[in-house]
Parts: sequence; C-alpha cells; structure tokens
Amino acid sequence: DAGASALRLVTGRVPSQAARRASLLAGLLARPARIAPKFFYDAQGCALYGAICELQEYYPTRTERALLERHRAAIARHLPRAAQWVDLGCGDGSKSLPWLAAIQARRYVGVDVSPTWLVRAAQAVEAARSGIECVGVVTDFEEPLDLHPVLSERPHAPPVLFYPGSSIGNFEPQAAAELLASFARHTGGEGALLIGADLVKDRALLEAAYDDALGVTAAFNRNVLRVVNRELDADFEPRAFDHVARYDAVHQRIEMRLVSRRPQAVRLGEEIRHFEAGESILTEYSHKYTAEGFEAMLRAAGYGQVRHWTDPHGWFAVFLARA
Ligand code: AVJ
Repeated sequence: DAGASALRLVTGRVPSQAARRASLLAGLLARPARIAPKFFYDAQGCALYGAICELQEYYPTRTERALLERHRAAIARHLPRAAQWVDLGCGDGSKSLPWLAAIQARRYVGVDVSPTWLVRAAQAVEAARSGIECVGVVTDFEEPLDLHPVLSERPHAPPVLFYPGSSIGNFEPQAAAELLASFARHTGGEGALLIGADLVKDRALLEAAYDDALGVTAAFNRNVLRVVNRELDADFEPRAFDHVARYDAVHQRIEMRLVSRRPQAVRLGEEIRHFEAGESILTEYSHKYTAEGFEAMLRAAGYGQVRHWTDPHGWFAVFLARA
C-alpha cells in the first residue's frame, strides 16, 4: 500500500481546551493585557506567517535558509551519524529533509502542536527517504518537554535536536534558559542541538521586519483577535486596534502590540474588558541575541562544545551545541 504512512503518533503534553481558554482569558483581563504568541497560528495565521517569510523586509527565514544550505556539509561533519532527527516545531518538515540525507538519519521524530502538520511532515519525510521510521509527538512547547520515552526506544541512535527559525526568540530569558537546559538533558552525551537565533542589529532593519510596508505583519497581529473571538466567544473588532512593533534595545527584543484606537468595551464570553484609547495588548516578544550571548546561554545550559555560523551581514546565526 504505497499511500500508507509509517507514522506513529504519540500524544505528549497538551493543555486541555479549558486550560487554554482560562489562560487566554486571564491574560486579557490582566493589566497590561497580553495574548500568548501561540494563538497566532490558526489556519489564517499560518498562511499569513508564510507570507511574512516571503516579505522583502523579513530577513530571518531566507537568511537562515541560505546559512544552513551554505554550511550544511561543514555542520554535518560535527553531527553524529545514524541519529534520530528531532524536528522541534516541524511544520511541513521541509527544513529537515536535506539533513536526513546529510547525516544518514535512522529515524525522524516530528514534534508539533498540530497533528495535521505531523502527518504532513511524515509524508514529506517518507517521500524523500522511503523506509525511514517516523514518529510524531503532539506537544506544546510551553509545557515541560519530555521526549525521553520516545527517544529511549532507540538507545543507540543519538538525538539531534533541530530548532530553527529563531522560535526561541518568543521565550523570555529565564524560560529560554530552561528550554535550552531541557534540550541539553535530551541530547545527552552523544547527541547535538542545532538551533537558529536572530541577532541584534540596527533598529530600523528590525522594526521594518516586524512592520512591513504591505501590512502583512499587521494583518498577522490583528488576526489573533479573530482567534480570540472564536476561542472565547468574544467580540473584538480587529480594525479598532493598531499594529505596533518596537525594538527595545535594553531587553534586546521586538515587542509587538495591538493598541486600542479608541475607548471601547469588548465582551469576552461572560466578561467585559474595557480598553482606553492608546491602551495596548502585548502579543509577542521576539528576542535578539549577540552570538557571544547566545553561546554563553548554551554553555550555561550544559553544553561544553558550541560553534556558530553566521551570514555576511551578521544578521542571523545557527548554533551547534554538544556535551
Ligand atoms: C516565528 C517567533 C520566529 O519572532 O520573527 C514574525 C514570528 N512575528 N513576524 C519571529 C513573527 C512577527 C517569528 N517567530
């Protein structure tokens, strides 16, 4: 049966619908209000994020792709063979395909919050490397990561954790440090971590990347209000909020907000939240690092051997960390 997928799906930690709603509501009732970035990614949000990645102003995706392509052979020389490739936040899995061949991976472990993406990624992997074992783990990165039960099924295949796209940027420093430490516990003595991080740079370049001329990022930001409307039976009017993206040089991060254009009352299920004119909802932090700063974080997380590669402008870097 050529159409059959070899994928085995494992359910990891995912918050219940009730817990998800409760945290969303609590964030909106808090002062200042906030919405976690994971709520961006409904079908419309994923499509808009795909469009962001194609924008001229949004340099991270294409810069990382070029970096990984250009240095693939050099990076692969430092990765273990016969490994299990762990694709964290796999999406369609396409970023991983060339690596599976480059390191002769034995097993593909997709990790994502969306079972639909896990199936798609496994199909792409299966098409590119027929016969490779595929496992999909449904999990939410805000929950403590525990892939040990799955990884220990192949004790002789060292795990290579792949976390591209500067997704780590969404975590505040303390949470980012904890996530890296949990990665280090997963990679152990023989495995490796390959991770992308966006670098500190000129404010104008950063702010343009998060406030593009076509308004795609503004639409992406406002779309989260439609997600909230569905999740909480709320009545946000996306046009009543302005998209704002500012670089905070002290915290080294882009801060994205939705700013109320006028005084308004929004119904959130049974609750009412009043917003003053100019009052904002924090929707995303995107932290930027210096290469030295990120290497230091990796060392503090327990990695002894750390290397990085960067593009000619020094805009983005990929880091390879081993015990
Ligand atoms: C998916 C978190 C890497 O921070 O650049 C892009 C998300 N937000 N434009 C980023 C995003 C606005 C993106 N990450």
